[in-house]
Amino acid sequence: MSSSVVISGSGLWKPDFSISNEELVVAYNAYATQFNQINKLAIEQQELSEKPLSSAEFIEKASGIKSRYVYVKDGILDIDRMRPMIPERAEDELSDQAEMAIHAAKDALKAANKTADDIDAVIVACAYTQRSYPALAIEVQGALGIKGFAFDMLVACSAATFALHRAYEMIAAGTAKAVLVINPELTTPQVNFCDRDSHFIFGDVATAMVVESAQTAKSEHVFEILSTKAVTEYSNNIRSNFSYVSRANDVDPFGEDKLFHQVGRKVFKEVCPMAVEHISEHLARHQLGSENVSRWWLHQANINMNTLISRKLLGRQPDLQEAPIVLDTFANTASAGSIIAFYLNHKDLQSGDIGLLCSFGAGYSIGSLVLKKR
Ligand code: CO8
Repeated sequence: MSSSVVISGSGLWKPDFSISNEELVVAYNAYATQFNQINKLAIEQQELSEKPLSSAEFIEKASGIKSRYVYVKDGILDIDRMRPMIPERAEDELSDQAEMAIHAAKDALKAANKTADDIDAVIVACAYTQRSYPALAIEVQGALGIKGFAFDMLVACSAATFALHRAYEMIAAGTAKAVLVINPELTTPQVNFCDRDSHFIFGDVATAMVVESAQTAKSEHVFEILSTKAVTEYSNNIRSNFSYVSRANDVDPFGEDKLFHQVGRKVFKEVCPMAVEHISEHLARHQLGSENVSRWWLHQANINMNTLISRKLLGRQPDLQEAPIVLDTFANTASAGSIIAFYLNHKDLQSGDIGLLCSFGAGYSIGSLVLKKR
């Protein structure tokens, strides 16, 4: 396999709307108070649990999140609704996620100095796709006028890195000449805004990257992919049971278990050591130690997780330039987090500098790429 496969451009699109912790907590607490009043008797008789109140200070301290971008704000803060109000689009209109994807894709194409004619494969990789078929990637391919082939793939938090791995392999194998990897993370429809433990975690965003051969790359900031590494280990600690089978199961297709839920503490405890081991092994493959890495573009799920992982790897507290955090304004954007960190923090690196891009989360799944600035 040739090693001269590069990332030649990245793109980001963020929605026009955002919600601060304070706004979110005011709405949740009003909802919880109303719920507790309406269900007072059932709560007293222990048929229902009282809804505990949330706090903006807890959220920032426990997660590092201050606000999140949302595709549609209407409905999320309405205590009689508690979910975004996204009008259904007709079959001949561009779908929501395709629209998000196209914004990010155009930004990445521009950064890579490419047009649609230069691309011959499109991967849409994210935590959820809004329908099963036709693939969103094929819709995006059609809308951008790209020839070749396209497909969707779902790997929760690691969808973006795992898709970059596939793009790397396609270029190295010669089955594509330039791949557009896009991550339209529309998470808010799957968030349980009535659940105190998880109502604050996620935001919406779209990211994209162009992967091609070094020989065809003609952009200002080119990063060679030195290698990729992936691992998965089955865990039920982060789960969504949302399913096309619910109709046949005769269950509520929108029940609580059909939305994102997790055992956050366990995830924290189990994923951090996995990520440290994974990254150390990946760097060792290149006879590199943590001291050789100029930039850490880590998954963005929780600031305390990132701090712990970075400290274990570096033996000291990293500064924000070395291991950038985007959680404060973006929150957890599923697989897009490490790509946003890259997008906002790569132009200052010098030729020869090494960077490590890594996702970790649901599955469990961990995906990393060792990158070298050309
Ligand atoms: N306000 C006030 N108090 C709260 C709140 C709140 N909102 N939430 C919890 N508390 C309370 C708890 O009830 C608990 O009280 P007590 O001690 O009395 O029991 C106390 O605060 C401490 O609670 P926790 O132990 O749960 O708090 P933590 O410090 O562990 O923080 C976190 C909770 C932030 C959830 C933390 O555990 C965490 O981030 N863990 C890692 C989670 C993670 O990485 N998850 C992966 C996410 S999945 C992903 O990245 C992609 C999935 C696919 C996309 C899905 C899109 C929808």
